[in-house]
Amino acid sequence: MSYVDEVIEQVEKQNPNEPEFHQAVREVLESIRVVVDQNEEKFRRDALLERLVNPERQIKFRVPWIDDHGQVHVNTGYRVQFNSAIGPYKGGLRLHPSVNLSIIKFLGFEQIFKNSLTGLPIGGGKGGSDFDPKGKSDREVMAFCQAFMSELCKYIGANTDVPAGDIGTGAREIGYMYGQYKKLRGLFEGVLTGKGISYGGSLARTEATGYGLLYLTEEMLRCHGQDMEGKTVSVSGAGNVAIYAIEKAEQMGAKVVTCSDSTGWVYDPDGIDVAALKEIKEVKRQRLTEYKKYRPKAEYRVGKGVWSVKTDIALPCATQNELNLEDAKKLVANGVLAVCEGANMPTTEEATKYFQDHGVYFVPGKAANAGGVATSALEMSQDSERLAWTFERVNSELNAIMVRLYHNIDDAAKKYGFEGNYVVGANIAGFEKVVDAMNAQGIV
Ligand code: NDP
Ligand code: 2IT
Repeated sequence: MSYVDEVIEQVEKQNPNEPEFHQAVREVLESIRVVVDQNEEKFRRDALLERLVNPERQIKFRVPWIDDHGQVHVNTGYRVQFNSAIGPYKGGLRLHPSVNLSIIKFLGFEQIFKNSLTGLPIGGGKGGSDFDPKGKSDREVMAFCQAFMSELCKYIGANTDVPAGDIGTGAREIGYMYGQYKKLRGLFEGVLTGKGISYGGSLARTEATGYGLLYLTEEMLRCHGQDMEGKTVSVSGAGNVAIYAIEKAEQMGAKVVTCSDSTGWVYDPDGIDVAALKEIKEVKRQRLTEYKKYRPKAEYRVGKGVWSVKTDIALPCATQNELNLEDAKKLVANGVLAVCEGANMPTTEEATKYFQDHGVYFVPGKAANAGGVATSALEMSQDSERLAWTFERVNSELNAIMVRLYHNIDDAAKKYGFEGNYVVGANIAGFEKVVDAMNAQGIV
């Protein structure tokens, strides 16, 4: 049996009931098979793949907090410190009732390669909790965040592990966590990114993931003789990534006609009104049902449906496995040109293959959404030098990083004979840098 197959089998056996983690490992190891085969003897002797798929450390802890009625709740907190070969662990904190170890491990594993692709010195990690911020008062969210950080603060630091936002963790949550870290550790340092501008955050971090997704998409289209101008776009999600993807796509002259949340989706034939979306989601924290009040001609439908709309470009920006084979068939039948993942692993394995087999330009999340973490690394730089860069400077560095990243994955795919396969390109390019660093540092 090949080394790759052996390790995939081992991962499935040693980590039962972790389907998302298995899925992420399968995708990466299948993609790098060609590189591993060329170095099989050395990699096997060094147990390189075993070291890659086993987190350096995983922390699981109790998070007790008190609600507004005096009731105590206990949630579970996680931080998986996956790989520090190229820099301090870096990756977001997800707060969502679906969070479990499988999800945090899949996200942490993806983060290793994504962070490597940014070209910046950041290792891979991820964390979070099964706490649901929806419907909680500000005080309850603060109580949770303080309890969560009371434990997490023992394991993180500006030079060891730097968490950030993800689903359910935005500026409010990062603020409460930062305050608690500072109180307990007595350190005003860049231990979290996505901070407010008044206390060490970076301009353009809020916009970075969505904007970066569009910078990469535009560059890819340009290399195929196209651009965003005049294209129709479907976006899923209505959170941080979706909002700024919509904003940038519209600035580039495209028309975005959909967005969604976990209860339903909006079809706006005139193009999504981003100002209305921000008001609903960022300010009032309401459901998308409110959108019709701002745009009477738009339609709101309960359930799932974004991928049934005919558009040129699809940008899944909500959550993992939200775009399945059936959705992929509809998108292809409707002539979709490109699918670029704003979310982490939103496309199932079958759907990814279907896109690739039908000539759709498909860019995986670890490349397409890397602008968020790249800008987090720029925030770390600003915190270290105790300076704040202008919006224009951060934004233009982000643009340059995404353009470079696209060419890096495109070149890697070509080098190994997989031209146009950006999944293979991203995994190989991300892997090569990490392996180089792991080899140089010996067996640790
Ligand atoms: P937000 O919490 O801001 O928004 C998430 C959006 O996705 C919401 O509209 C939410 O709807 C929807 N959603 C979440 N879970 C589900 C679900 N199980 N079913 C249906 N809809 C769901 O998160 P972000 O925008 O930050 O994150 C979105 C994706 O992008 C995630 O995959 C994240 O890992 C990834 N990502 C985020 C980065 C960042 O910088 N924030 C960077 C790179 C990737 P509802 O509000 O109803 O739950
Ligand atoms: O998935 C991701 O890359 C993020 N949620 C952002 C991580 C970060 O450290 O900014």
